Amino acid sequence: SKSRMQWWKDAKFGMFIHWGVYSLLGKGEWVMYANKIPVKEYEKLAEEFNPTQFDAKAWVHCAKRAGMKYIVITAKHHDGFAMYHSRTDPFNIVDASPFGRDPLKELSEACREEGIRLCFYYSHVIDWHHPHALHDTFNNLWDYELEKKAFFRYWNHKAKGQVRELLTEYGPVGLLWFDTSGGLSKKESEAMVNMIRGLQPDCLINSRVSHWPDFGDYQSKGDNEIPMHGEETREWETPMTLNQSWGYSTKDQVWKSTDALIRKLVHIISKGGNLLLNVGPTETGIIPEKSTLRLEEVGEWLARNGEA
Ligand code: FUL
Repeated sequence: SKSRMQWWKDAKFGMFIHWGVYSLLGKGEWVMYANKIPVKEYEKLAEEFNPTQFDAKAWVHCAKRAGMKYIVITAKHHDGFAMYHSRTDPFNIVDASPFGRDPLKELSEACREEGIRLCFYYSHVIDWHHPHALHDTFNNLWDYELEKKAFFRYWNHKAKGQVRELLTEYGPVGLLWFDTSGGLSKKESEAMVNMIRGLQPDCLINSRVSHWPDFGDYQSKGDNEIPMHGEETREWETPMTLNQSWGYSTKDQVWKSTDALIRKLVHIISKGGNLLLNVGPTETGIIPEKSTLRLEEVGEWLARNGEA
């Protein structure tokens, strides 16, 4: 409904955060799939994931200084690793890594203190760690056989279980950002939406919860895509990278200039959309300086020229 959407309409500008075990390798969040890393090997990487420099307040301050009003962080990306203490699946940052802290808990507290809405990205269909996850294209077929998959065993237990955890253990969630739903039936999509509505009626849902049309509260445009004037009939949001990667990349140095970022922000807002601008923190828990610098400069410009 309109009123549920109001904070998000007013927010206009949010921070996307892609952060996980993959950050260790510095080759983006698709590295497990690209390099066909076996689950057993990926689990060993998780045992090395120890982002001791992580400071939730610093990240929230960085978003705030940039003029961002909400944060969407990868609670679980396609690699299946939960960045919070999941009781549903032990492959998570508290049980499978030495870190011993729950970054989403810490972020939820820092966000509450600073008046920023915390939101979660959740890869509900692609999961390369779970033997029964099934997508129409991107499956882990180097560890598992397609014929032996029973999707409902993944879906009912891990996907629904973890979404339930995210909506019951971290306070009010601004929105759930789903992704790559290829192969999900309309019924399953509806069941997910209904479960969310039942748990947190005010939590917004992006359209990528389903590949069927008109799902969710607003349209997630394609990655880095800005619609033509009048092309988009629903409320919309552009997810955008600062360089050309989502997860931390050591090679990618193709950065958008501050000037280009300000123009894109103004362009998007003038067309009535939201900008969800991404950072890819390192394995130590730091947002790279090339990113924080740009965000600071965007924030300075907004403070001088923005509405509030
Ligand atoms: C895509 C994903 O496959 C990418 O890894 C990234 O999360 C981007 C925002 O959405 O569909």
